[in-house]
Amino acid sequence: MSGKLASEYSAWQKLQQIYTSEKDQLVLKDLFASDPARFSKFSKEYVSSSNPANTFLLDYSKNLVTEPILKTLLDLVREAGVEEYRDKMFAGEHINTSEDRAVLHVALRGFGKLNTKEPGVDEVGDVLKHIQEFTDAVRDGSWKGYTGKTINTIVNIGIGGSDLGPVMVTEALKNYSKRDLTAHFVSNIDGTHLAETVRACDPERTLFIIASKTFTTQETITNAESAKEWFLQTAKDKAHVAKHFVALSTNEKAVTGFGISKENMFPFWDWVGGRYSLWSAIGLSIALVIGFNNFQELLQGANDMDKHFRETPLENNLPVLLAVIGLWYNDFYGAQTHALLPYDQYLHKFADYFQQGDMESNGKFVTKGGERVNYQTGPIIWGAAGTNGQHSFYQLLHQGTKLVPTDFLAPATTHNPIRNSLHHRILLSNFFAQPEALAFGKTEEQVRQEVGSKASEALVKSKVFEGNRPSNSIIFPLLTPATLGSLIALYEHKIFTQGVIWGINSFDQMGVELGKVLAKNILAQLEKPDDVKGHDSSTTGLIHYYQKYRKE
Ligand code: G6Q
Repeated sequence: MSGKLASEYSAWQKLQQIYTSEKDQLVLKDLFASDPARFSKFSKEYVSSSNPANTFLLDYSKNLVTEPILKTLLDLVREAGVEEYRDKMFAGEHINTSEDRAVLHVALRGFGKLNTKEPGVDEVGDVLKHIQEFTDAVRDGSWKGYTGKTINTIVNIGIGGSDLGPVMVTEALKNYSKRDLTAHFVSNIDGTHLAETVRACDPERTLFIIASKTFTTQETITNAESAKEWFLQTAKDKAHVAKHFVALSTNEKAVTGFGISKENMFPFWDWVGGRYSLWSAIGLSIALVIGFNNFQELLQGANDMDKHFRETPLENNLPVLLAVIGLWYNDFYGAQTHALLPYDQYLHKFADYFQQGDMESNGKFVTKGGERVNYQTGPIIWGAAGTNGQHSFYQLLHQGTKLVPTDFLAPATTHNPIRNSLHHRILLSNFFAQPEALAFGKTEEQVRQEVGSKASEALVKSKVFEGNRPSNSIIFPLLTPATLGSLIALYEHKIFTQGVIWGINSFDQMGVELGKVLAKNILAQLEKPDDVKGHDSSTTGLIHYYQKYRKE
């Protein structure tokens, strides 16, 4: 990151020229026809350094790129100083400049090997040990509730970064879960979320995990207080809270003020960003669900991807390749969105997770130097598990007027090989077919052959698929904790790389902070119509309508 706007880099300007002069020739059908080696040139196998079973193939051949374009994109990476910036992150420099913080989620999975003096990094191992002891005790039944019964339900109360990671990972690794330990996640301030959750819980056997970095987030603290109230309706004595409430936080004072003792607090540090915190104590619910060894494998998988990101030349560096390909569409083709499409039911929260991971990190219009950018930054991230999406929004992907670059992900082997893996073969045939159809489409000629000479012109036109819609495909042997760790870190570093090129701070979230303040002001005015002051007529009118019709 050089303090320049990305558009000032010479590689950026060269890419603009290439786009203008070559875009009409960038036709996947022709690119494949003219180069039989295209797949081998534009695909790479990742093999994790510590575990050869943790491997995946990234096929990026179905993208609107050539070798010279990729080379220029990598020149842009060099010119923007991504490698230097990456090294600064791993060294613990305060690259989150607006908050004057280091960005060291990588230290949480670094197993003490990271060379940085940032306070707290040397405590990571102790917290992991505490997580291990606690999760073992809950899982083996030695941790007892206030009536001497074992815990059979955990409820994580947190929001945003203190919710989405644990939700996504516990769903993704459900196959590794302790089936007699039920996990719930309450995030929304809407009382319905908590009320519907505790309906299924037995206070004598439920453990609440209050997950909040700041321990001041209105939603989480309100939900936590209400959960405590619900618990005490049965347990009566406040002393019993110690057996049923633990906290994951950086704010010891607020945690003890809530009534959770220091021994039941799992700390982390200000250099762990909320959306990068599943690797920290925030991952306690993950460790409880899948067991500590599997949690460590998840961390190891991420650590191996960190090593790949740090040590692999740019040409073979997978997060960097994903980043520049995404940037090519975002900034030169004008693509507004990017879809994540896992063909794996276990990954059904993957897109939701990276919606925050990417959009909160790179949804910014001002550079770190305070200049307004004159190009697009982070894309809108969305998606759903295949094949469900095929029966809803894929229509637009295939025949809409918008370019939507996509990533397809799938495991070669399923954890649920029912009917001799028939389901999985059908699933995977869709995983192979969709990127192919997006890339190569269906010509008018093919349609005419299909529908015959009697078909109307309108029908023929409606069945044409232009193709040339780009995608990446990622295929891995099996969804394991290690593979999931590597895949998450792959996307984290993709986001990092793009943020550095765009010159923005990927690690603050001023837009989120704003929401936290605004609602508090209005809450104080909800009592009576006369209190509603200082708003536009629309907001005032809406609040007045609510005051007229509410029944409390
Ligand atoms: C993430 C964001 C945000 C945060 C939540 C919860 O990067 O900062 O999503 O995680 O607002 O914050 P607390 O953990 O402090 O409750």
